Amino acid sequence: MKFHLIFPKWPKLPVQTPFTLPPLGIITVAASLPDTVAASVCDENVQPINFDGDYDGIGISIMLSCQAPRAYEIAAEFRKRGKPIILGGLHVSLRPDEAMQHADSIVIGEAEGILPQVVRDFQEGRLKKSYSMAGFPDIAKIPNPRRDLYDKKKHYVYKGWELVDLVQTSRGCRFNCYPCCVPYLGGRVHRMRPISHVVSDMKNSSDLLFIVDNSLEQNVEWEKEVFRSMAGMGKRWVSHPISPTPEVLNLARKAGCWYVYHAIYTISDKIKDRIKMFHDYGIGVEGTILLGMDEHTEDFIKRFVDFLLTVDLDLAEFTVLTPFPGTQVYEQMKSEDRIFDTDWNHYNASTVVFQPKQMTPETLQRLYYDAWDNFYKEESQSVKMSKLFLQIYRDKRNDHRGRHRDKAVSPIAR
Ligand code: B12
Ligand code: SF4
Repeated sequence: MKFHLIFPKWPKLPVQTPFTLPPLGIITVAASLPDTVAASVCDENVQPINFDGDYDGIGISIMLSCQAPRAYEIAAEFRKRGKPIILGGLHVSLRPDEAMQHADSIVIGEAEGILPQVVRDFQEGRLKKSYSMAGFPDIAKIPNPRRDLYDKKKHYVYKGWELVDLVQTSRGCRFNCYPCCVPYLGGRVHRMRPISHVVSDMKNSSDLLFIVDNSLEQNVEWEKEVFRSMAGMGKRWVSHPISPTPEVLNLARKAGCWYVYHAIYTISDKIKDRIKMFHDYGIGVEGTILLGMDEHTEDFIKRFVDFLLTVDLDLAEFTVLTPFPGTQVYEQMKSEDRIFDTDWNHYNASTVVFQPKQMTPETLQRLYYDAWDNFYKEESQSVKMSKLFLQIYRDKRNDHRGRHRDKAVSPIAR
């Protein structure tokens, strides 16, 4: 059986340096398919879809809500050609009834565990309309993703630099942040892969990684164990926040931490100190800044951006508050009747789709673009990104020199 997995194109933030990272969902699904299935993948963000390919079935992954409209168009094209469609991914879990209208079958939640049954039913011609498993698959049985299915050097390169591979060392998140759908999806328990699996997965990927875990910080002992196991692997990596303690930062640095995403909500000296602390350990910081919270006034947003210019961030990513389904924001905005745009195409975190509390939607939209412009006025985004990449090469050169120096003085190494 030939099963083709597609990751639909989505509208990129118009203000962001354009580059595309490789997918993780479809290659993880591909790895979980039984041996009787020959899997292939297509990331439409970097290559065209072959609608007339020789496939028995098509799987489409909808990670972002703003991917959904394109996913449904793709499904319709294949269905015209008589190909059965299976939809999966986060948005499908958030909006199963909607997704079902565009597919022969949908898979709700994590796919491992349930896939063998889906494939069996498919082969026997009795595919159900919907599949979901009770609870979560055994985290120790999550296979290493099939990175052999994409061409990294061809598709995932920025200015000659090969981009990160995505890896996941754990799933779930015990926190419950206001703008996030992860808690709704039921992942309130942090589930950690066995360290040996994490190491094998990382060895199976490039030297540049994005650890996509929701939050490594949620279990400090685990976090330290992961970092210790990575020391000496020669990886450089990016992740969501890590614990800002000297012990963890020291281990993270030795494990090759390159930079971290760090949400910044307010103007405070604590933020300045936090960023300095990361920098002291040689770790960069990309601030993620959400604009349009109820407490935000026009004046505050302007002062906030001015403040961000003083705290020595390596990069900043501004997004507008978006009532994604499954979030507390959605529940609040819906109950207050403040959502005026329900077109998923606009749920890309750069378009205002709700009525802000203290300004008009147009004002928030303008402030959002001004924030990007002002932050990158002195030094463009691509220059800042290039600086981050150069840091890696500088570190590598220093490591290399250090090794040679050690060899020269160490009789054991000679
Ligand atoms: C990595 C990531 C990114 C990467 C994606 C790179 C890439 N090429 O994939 C980048 C950095 C580009 C990104 C960007 C954004 N992201 Co993002 N991202 C994530 C993150 C952290 C991990 C996703 C992932 O790879 N998971 C690991 C894989 C294995 O899991 P999975 O895809 O869910 O797949 C499993 C199942 O869903 C299922 N499955 C998946 N596909 C299929 C297909 C079939 C056929 C089947 C059967 C099953 C199946 O099986 C898989 C294995 O169990 C998630 C948070 C999260 N916890 O998922 C947020 C997340 C998806 N992002 C989110 C958002 C909002 C964004 C942005 C829109 C805004 C922002 N800045 O954060 C931007 C995009 C802006 C733009 N317009 O360009 C939201 C999505 C909300 C929504 N409803 O749209 C999430 C959930 C974060 C959150 N906490 O709310 N993101
Ligand atoms: S935003 Fe991150 S830390 Fe907060 S609940 Fe979502 S995944 Fe967890």
